[in-house]
Amino acid sequence: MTKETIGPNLKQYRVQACRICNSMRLYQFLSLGSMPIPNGFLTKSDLKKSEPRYPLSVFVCEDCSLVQLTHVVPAHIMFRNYLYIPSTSSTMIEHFKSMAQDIVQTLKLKPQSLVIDIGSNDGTLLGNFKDNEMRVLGIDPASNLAQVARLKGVETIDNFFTSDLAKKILKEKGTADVITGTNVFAHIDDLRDACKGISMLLNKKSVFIVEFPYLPDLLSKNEFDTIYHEHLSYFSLRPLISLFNTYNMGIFDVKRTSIHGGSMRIYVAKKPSGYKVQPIVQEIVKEELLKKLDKRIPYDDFARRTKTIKRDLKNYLQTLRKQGKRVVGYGASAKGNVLLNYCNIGTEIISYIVDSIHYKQGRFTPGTHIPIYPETRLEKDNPTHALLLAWNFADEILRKQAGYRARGGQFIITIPYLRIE
Ligand code: JHZ
Repeated sequence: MTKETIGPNLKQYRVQACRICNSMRLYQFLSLGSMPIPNGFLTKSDLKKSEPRYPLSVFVCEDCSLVQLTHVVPAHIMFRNYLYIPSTSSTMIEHFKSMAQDIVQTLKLKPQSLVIDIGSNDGTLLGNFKDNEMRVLGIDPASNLAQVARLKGVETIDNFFTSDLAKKILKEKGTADVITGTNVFAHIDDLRDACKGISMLLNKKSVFIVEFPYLPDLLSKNEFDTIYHEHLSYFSLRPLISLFNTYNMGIFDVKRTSIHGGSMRIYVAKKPSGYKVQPIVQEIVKEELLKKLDKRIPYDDFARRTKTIKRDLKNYLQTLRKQGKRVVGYGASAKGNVLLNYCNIGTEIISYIVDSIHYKQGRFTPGTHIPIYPETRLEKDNPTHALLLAWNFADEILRKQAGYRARGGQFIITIPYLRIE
């Protein structure tokens, strides 16, 4: 990878070779333009300062099929102070609870088993293991969230996960029974070093469980707004099999979940392992080849559909504006910021956004500078339309806002296709 400077102290990398197989056969299929980092919410005083923008384009490796961003923004810019927490959503709390229960039962964990979570955020997932009297250790570079996790009694190291850190943990705590990583593997630039570290912390029986948004879902459901600077890689199963293989680890089981627009949970163990490889692993590999993920076609089709959604949404919002309707946003998500910046939608169309995360309230969206308020504002204000920027929580949000809808308020949902509910 080569480094290029974009701002005075801000360095980004332009990727020259695939992060898994090192191939230089990289086919770029979509550019969403240049935009600020998607969780870079601004305070009022930040509005006066200039905002760095970074290119947002994706390519597919024509050798191993890993989809990845063309540019890498340094991780410390994105993750040291992080405003995203999953624990304000009942869907996420339930998801983590059932994930923990599933892990405890299938792996027959006992009190005192050691569970390490990479990208532990505010400790929500680990809290479930702690409730079962297990030893837990969170690792997350966001010092603000590590602090919140510690207050809940979840021991947390506020740093990036690397093989050096793994060495230190191994010395202090020994190997882990389980290592989890939800929505974090895609954030890691040096996947090879991460695999080295994970392998160090696993013993013959322990399991690494990773959950990530699944590429075929992203493609088939037009989830283009989940492409952003934090997500360096977009995984299907095949490239991951070859990555883990290099580090003498293997995927022995796979589960599909509906979270975040369609995710995959994989179970990885060191080889030789006592875990039998489930037939589903090969079935999914076959399915991915049938979907032609190793060819250019599905990526080109996806890029075309992305442009259509942009055009249709802009036209629809312009029509509403001409009719004098009042439109706000719902859920100041990272993906929402991608949509707003890519479609060039600002305060002339969306007067404000409501969001349940109190760290975001009182701030402004990156690039588009739309103010963020608590959800209660919707009730008081009754705008005619709310653009759902957190479509992955459509069920939860529409349920919560039954009153608003009963009063005539309408939700505009863009993914997988433009519709009104
Ligand atoms: P949500 C994050 O992306 C960032 P984002 C990260 N990089 C990642 O990988 C993905 O998650 C998976 C609000 N909300 O979870 C809360 C309400 O206001 O889709 C959030 O700000 N009311 C780690 O940011 C936003 O919507 C509600 O009732 O795209 C949702 O953000 C609910 C349920 C949510 O992730």
